[in-house]
Amino acid sequence: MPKVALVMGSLSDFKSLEGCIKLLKKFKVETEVRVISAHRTPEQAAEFAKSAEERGIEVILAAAGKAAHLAGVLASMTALPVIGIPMNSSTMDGLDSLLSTVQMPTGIPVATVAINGGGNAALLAVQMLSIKYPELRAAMKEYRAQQTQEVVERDKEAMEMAEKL
Ligand code: RP5
Repeated sequence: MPKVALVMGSLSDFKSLEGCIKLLKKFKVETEVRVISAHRTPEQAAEFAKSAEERGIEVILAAAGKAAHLAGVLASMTALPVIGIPMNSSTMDGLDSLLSTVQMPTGIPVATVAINGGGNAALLAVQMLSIKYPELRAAMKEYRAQQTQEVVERDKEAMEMAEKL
C-alpha cells in the first residue's frame, strides 16, 4: 500500500488540511498525519525526516504557515520528494508562507502548491506515487474523467440559467 506523511506545523493547520486528508483516503493512500514544527520541535523534525524512508514513507507533504520553513527543513534531511503547502495562517494572507516555502536554494527542491493548496498536494502525491503503483494511475484517470463530466454539466446549467434571464 502506498504511504505518505502529511506533516503540519501546528494543529491549528488541521482544519484547512481536511480536504487533503480526505482526498488521500479516497485514493486509498495510507497517510501518517503529524504535527511537527521546524521551529518549536526541531529535533522531532530531524528525527522524522531522517527516519521517514526506512519507515516506508514515499512522499512527504509539509504544511506550514508564517515563516514556513518546515517543508524545506524536512527536504534537507531526506531524499524523498517533499511537497510544500503554504498555509494562510497570518495577517499576510499566506503570502509569507508561500515565499518561505517556495524560495528554496538550488540543491534542495520543494514542490510547492498554492496557498492552502492541500487538495492539489494530495493529487500531486498520488501522481508521483502512480509512477510505482499502476492502480493509482488508473484511479487518477477516473478522477479526472469524473471532474471533466462535472464541469460539462455545470456548463449546461450555466447556459440554461442564462436563457431564463
Ligand atoms: C506555523 O505557524 C504553523 O504551521 C501555523 O500555520 C502557524 C501558527 O501556528 P500556531 O501559533 O497556531 O500554533 O508554524
